[in-house]
Amino acid sequence: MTDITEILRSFSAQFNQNLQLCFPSVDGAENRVIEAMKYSVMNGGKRLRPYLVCECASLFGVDYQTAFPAAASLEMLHSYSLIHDDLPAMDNDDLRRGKPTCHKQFDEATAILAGDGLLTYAFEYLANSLEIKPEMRLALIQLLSSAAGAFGGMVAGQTLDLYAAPTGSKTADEAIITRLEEMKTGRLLRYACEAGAVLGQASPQERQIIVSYSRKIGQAFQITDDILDREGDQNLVGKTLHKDDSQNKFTFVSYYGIEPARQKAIQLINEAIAEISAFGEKSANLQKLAQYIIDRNH
Ligand code: GRG
Repeated sequence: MTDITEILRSFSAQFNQNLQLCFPSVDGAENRVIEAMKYSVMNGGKRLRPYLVCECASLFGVDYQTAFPAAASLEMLHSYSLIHDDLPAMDNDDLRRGKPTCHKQFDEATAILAGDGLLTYAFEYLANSLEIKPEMRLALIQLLSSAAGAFGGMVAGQTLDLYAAPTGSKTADEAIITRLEEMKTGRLLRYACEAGAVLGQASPQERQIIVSYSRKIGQAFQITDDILDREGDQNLVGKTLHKDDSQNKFTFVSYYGIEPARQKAIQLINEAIAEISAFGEKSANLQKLAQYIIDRNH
């Protein structure tokens, strides 16, 4: 049985090689923005989202080459969100994936443009991917734009992250934290899994299992992120820690406390593993990945 960290390492090696080729240099001063895009997208992420796309697609026998455009475009969009999240006007961070953030390595204007470039290129790349049938491409573009956008997607989640405050009512606060997480982190992870279901032409029942799995791992992922912010090793996590407390962020951990949050994450992952097991042996890696989400140290 291969360890999931080894599986992810080998997936990332192949994925990074292919992703690099999506960013040819161009003549002229505008190459600066392409260098900044490449710097951010190629600087060593875990590649969880592309892996989820490919692994969910493989449940239905869809090969890596066919799933790659959906995986690559999602990672481009994810990288845009990290560049913009790190900007002084947002989270104001100097460190990402253990390296200087895009605006530190280049400058703020270039980082804004690199984020814009990655967001736009994600859709251009996906729209031009002839390996995927046109009706599937359209379905993926619809799902991805909705997952990333301001109407219940990541942009809405980031807005809550910046502006939501505790209300004093336990029920209302719990609802705000859950919505915030579902939109900010959950929607892209859900898209990763759903994209696999779209490519695999999953039945409504199969898709429903995949969506439920994705929502549970998404919530557990965010709780783990909050726990790592509190008690992780900065050298491993690769970004500035203890920011949630210093910025009074509204998180599962600040709300429930660290141990109850950890227990909640474990419960979610156990449920996700039980659900995805409906796909039998083919889901072995997705089961391992779910466990990795709460066991990871970065
Ligand atoms: C700027 C519109 C906009 C959105 C930003 C992604 C995001 C929303 C904020 C990043 C801050 C954060 C901690 C988000 C929640 C968890 C998350 C998305 C972490 C980063 O994802 P990983 O751990 O990163 O998969 P790597 O570097 O491995 O790709």
